[in-house]
Amino acid sequence: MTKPDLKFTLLVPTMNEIIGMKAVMPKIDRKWVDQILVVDGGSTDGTVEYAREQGYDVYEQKTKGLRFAYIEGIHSVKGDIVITFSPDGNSLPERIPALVEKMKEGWEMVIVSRYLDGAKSYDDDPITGFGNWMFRHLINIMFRAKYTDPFVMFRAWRKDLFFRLDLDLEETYSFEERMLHTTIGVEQLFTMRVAKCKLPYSEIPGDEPKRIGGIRKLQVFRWGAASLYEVFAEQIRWPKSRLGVNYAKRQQAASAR
Ligand SMILES: Nc1nc2c(ncn2[C@@H]2O[C@H](COP(=O)(O)OP(=O)(O)OP(=O)(O)O)[C@@H](O)[C@H]2O)c(=O)[nH]1
Ligand SMILES: [Mg+2]
Repeated sequence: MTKPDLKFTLLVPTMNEIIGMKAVMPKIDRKWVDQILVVDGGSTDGTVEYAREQGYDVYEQKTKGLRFAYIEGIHSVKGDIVITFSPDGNSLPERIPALVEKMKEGWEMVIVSRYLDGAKSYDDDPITGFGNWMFRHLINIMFRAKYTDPFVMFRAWRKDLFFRLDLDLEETYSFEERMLHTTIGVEQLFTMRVAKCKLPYSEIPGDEPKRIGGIRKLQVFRWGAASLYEVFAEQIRWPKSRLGVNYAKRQQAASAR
């Protein structure tokens, strides 16, 4: 099952993270991955200029919101595997090589868990700590899964999985976003749909240090409410028989053109 020839893209979403970027990005050895892609959501603090100076690939988002960093940025990904990495200090760069090695075993998704084998989040506050604990148990019960960290950004997944799970489609997010007047992330649906489809996933441990500089963009209550809705809605919407169906249709259409 090992896949030694996979190519890896580090996808780094940024929104005014110049302080974190300067502290964290130099710790990443260019040899660890095949591409570093910074996807920027409209920074005005020099993040984009810094990323260009370092020679990273840069994509500037057209639509606001974290999920569009993925939905738009994925078209600039050259690798077979995407590693999503927060440059605000929360993701430990030294875990990247272990994550790459683990993905080469052939998993669809590997999460760098803040709660596995003694790993710890130093960024959780009482509310996010409780939310992560509660959703871990709820998701595991509702999707018969064994996650320790369903929400963390720092993880690796096969690029095609994003499309096979329909995570690029507006209809996937539109109801809860309209109800809650927000734009949500992709992590929670990613985690739930992988478990629902019984795809092979794994986790490795990795601490989450405190955020360095910048401003937190997490909307605890709105995103928490969206996640709670999704845990139940996903029991009936998007049956697992839809895995890859849209993707295959689009592939066929593209090759017919
Ligand atoms: N491209 C893009 N990046 C974003 C957007 N919102 C947040 N980010 C970046 O995504 C990364 C993670 O976001 P955070 O604000 O740290 O969210 P969080 O990690 O859940 O919250 P903290 O606990 O405060 O770190 C950071 O590098 C942000 O700058 C967005 O709309 N577009
Ligand atoms: Mg963060």
